[in-house]
Formats: sequence, structure tokens, C-alpha cells
Amino acid sequence: MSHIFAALRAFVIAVAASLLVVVAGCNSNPSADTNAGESADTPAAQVEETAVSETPEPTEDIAESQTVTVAMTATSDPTVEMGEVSFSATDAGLLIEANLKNVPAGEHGFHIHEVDSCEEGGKAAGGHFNPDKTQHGYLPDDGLENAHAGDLGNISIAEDGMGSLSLTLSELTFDTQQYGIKGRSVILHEQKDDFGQPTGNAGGRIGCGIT
Ligand SMILES: [Cu+2]
Ligand SMILES: [Zn+2]
Repeated sequence: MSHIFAALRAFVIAVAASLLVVVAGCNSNPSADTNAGESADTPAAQVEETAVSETPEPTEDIAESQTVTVAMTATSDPTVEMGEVSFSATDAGLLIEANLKNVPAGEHGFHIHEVDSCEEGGKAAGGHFNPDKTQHGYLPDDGLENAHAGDLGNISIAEDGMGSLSLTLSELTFDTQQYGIKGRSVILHEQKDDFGQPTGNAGGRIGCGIT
């Protein structure tokens, strides 16, 4: 009789142990939580299709399906919308398309700055995104050797306050790698970038968006 009891007891323990393994397995499934954290990192960015860089896979693999759109607002009053800037990975590189509005007519310096903040009238965005500590220039012409990675030149705004720009840059990616511009800011300046040193003499920061 005690043998049967002992066998039964062993069986119950075995079943209980395997149930614990199953429960622990369910609780440790991290995918839902990880995704929620990912989007919480980028409150101002609207990620249209997922696949942001969790793994060190080549960017090309996530490229074609991904577009991120960043809202631009006035640094003097964040309730004033200044249009948007979208980032799409293509075979030729990162496509940056800006469609701005409510901006004074003329040429305005347009850069990626280092820090993901629009506070303090845009000053909290820090300096130009410059991973290689090079001089200021115009990335499409000067390349990473002679321009900051964030040097996107100027955007031309018409009398109606609107302007657009489209650049494809093979040097840049939208992630947090060396030339990745995720987790940074897009700054629209008060004045024209004249490509002088150290930062183009473009004056104050009138528009800002967080990547
Ligand atoms: Cu700038
Ligand atoms: Zn620069």
C-alpha cells in the first residue's frame, strides 16, 4: 500500500513540476513587452511598419518596408505645426522627404542634430550630428569626410510658407548605429546655412522634430 502511495506522490510532483515549467514559459515570453518599449522610445515618431533594429541584421533587410514620419513643430510654440519629415530606407540609401508649412519664406538651414530634444527653444538638441568629428559641410556633396553626418543643407520655403526637400543619402541609416539618425532631432534654422565653419551660420532654431 505504501508503495502505491509513494508512486502516486511521485507522479503528482512530476505533474506539478511540468506545469510550473509551462507557466514560467508563458510569463517569460518577452515579445509583447519589448515591442511596447520600442514604440514608447519614439513618442513623436509614427512607425508605419515595424521591424526597427532589435537585431544587428543588415539594414537592407528591414529597409524596403520601413517609413518613419516625424512631426515638426515651432520651437517658440510647440502647438504650431511645421509639417513633417519622413525617413524611408531604400536600396540607394536613406530617403529623407520634408514637407514643411508655416515657415517664413526663404532659405533655412536644415540639419540632423545630436540629441532627441526640442526643449529650450531647440538648444537642447545639441550640435550637428557629427560621429566622425569632421568639419561642417553639405553631406550630399562633401560626404562623411568633409561634412557632418547631419548636414542636410537648406530647405527653400515659398511665400505661402511651404517648402519641400527630398534627399537620398547612402551614408545614413535610420537606426542607432554609427551613422544612424534614430533618437536624434531634425532642426530647421532661422537663416540660411552658408556652409561656413563651424556650423553654417544659420542662426536660431525655429522648427524641431524628434526622430
Ligand atoms: Cu542645425
Ligand atoms: Zn554641420
